[in-house]
Amino acid sequence: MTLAFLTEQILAKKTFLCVGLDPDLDKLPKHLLTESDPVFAFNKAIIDATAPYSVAYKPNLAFYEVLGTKGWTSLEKTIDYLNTHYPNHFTIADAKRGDIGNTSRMYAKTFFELLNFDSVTVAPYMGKDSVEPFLEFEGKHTILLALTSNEGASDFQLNKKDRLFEKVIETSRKWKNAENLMYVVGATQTNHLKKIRELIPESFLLIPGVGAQGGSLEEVCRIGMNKNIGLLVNSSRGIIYQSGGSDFADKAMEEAQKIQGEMAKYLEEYCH
Ligand code: NUP
Repeated sequence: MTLAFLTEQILAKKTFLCVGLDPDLDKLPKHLLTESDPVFAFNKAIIDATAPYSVAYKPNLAFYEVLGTKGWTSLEKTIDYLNTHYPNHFTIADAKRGDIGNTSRMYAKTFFELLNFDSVTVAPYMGKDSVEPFLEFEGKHTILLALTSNEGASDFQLNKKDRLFEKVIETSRKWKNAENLMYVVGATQTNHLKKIRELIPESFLLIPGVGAQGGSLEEVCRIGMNKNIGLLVNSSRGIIYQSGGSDFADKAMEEAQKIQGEMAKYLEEYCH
């Protein structure tokens, strides 16, 4: 998917919500556990309920890999379902991969060719040759970890002496196909968002950390929005686990709709 198309979708639907598909068997509604594939049944219901209010879906690989081959099957069914029924939604494999070039190429083929995701999250710390195999795929997007939402982000990324997140951004934006590069910035890191926007005014940012992690959507929008919106804001637990009962999809829909309403307001207020 092109960024122009993604922006069109955002403007048409007045939302830049990304719904995180992080299914945890311990939290799934009990009645789904008798299904042959509870994870897919859950994802399908969440997707159908939230699609009008979102523009992107982000399964995090950890929640599938932990289930072994069954989890992989659920992931394949989920991305196939999205690509078949919701081709206008942007898809993100939250996998945080990256290795020597020869190995990164295999990761890139897995997510872009085999599974046909639009994008994948990549850890940049092995440098240019570990990221370039992802950037070679035309029409696909690489989302580099810049400044993550967790507390431990301060251990390396925010180190006072040589701010690693700034170095990651400054260096990577010069790489080939940088127009297909996005960055992960935590919603809990709005203190640094102004600086990030100075470094990469045009880039799309994937912002996790609203909802369960407590980041402020308003602050993210006020500081982070650019003239092309430039934001995908993810919420996983805050949407998918609104209810553990048979009304889980309805409750997820209500929450997604509520967030969409706020996003519509912030688009009016901050995007010009
Ligand atoms: O910095 C990051 N923070 C973060 O939470 C980078 C991420 N990829 N994530 C992921 O976003 C996290 O692993 C999870 O899949 C999702 C946030 O989930 P939630 O806190 O909205 O439930």
